[in-house]
Amino acid sequence: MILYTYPTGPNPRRVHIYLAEKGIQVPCETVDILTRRNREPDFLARNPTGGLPILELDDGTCISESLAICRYFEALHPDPPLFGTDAKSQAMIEMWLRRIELNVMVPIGMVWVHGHRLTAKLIKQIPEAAEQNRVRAALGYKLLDDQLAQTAFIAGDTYTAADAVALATLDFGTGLVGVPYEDSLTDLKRWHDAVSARPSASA
Ligand SMILES: N[C@@H](CCC(=O)N[C@@H](CS)C(=O)NCC(=O)O)C(=O)O
Repeated sequence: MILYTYPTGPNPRRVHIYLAEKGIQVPCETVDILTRRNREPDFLARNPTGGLPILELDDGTCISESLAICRYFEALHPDPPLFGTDAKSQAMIEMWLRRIELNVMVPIGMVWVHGHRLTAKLIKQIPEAAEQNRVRAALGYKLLDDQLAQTAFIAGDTYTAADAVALATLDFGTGLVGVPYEDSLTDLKRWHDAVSARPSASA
């Protein structure tokens, strides 16, 4: 198998953090999204939506979508469990994965495409869309902070895939995209510092 990746991209990074937490090593090949290598015909044949990461299995099956790739490895290597162990924990982790995607990653992605100079050539940018989504991202950060006032990690007392996804998302949002969170979100900051200190954060 081979993992086609662009390790600093927020979606591939989810998988790298997840794999490091699981202790799984996978052969990787970096594909340059800046030159749009991932949009050439051989890559579109692997993933028609064009994004990375893509996991290509030995039988030629290609799995795209970062979380589908993580779930593939979770089924093969259940320990340590990062997607829950019973109905309740699995549902809570899924709930938080969806909340992170819809309330944090989507608005950050909108600020990225509509408000960043590096994406200016890709689409006709709408500055108002960027500004509106800065507000949505701030609400998403607050949602996480409120949760983290009650729990050590995003979905409860233990580290899960929701933490891996949230870390990749927050680092992208607060870093390259330039959407910081308020200093008043002290529980988010405490969590952010803690998960950033884990070896998986630099995977
Ligand atoms: N929902 C997909 C998103 C994939 C995606 O958008 N990947 C970005 C890298 S973070 C990418 O490849 N961008 C370049 C492009 O789409 O051409 C996932 O979770 O894997």
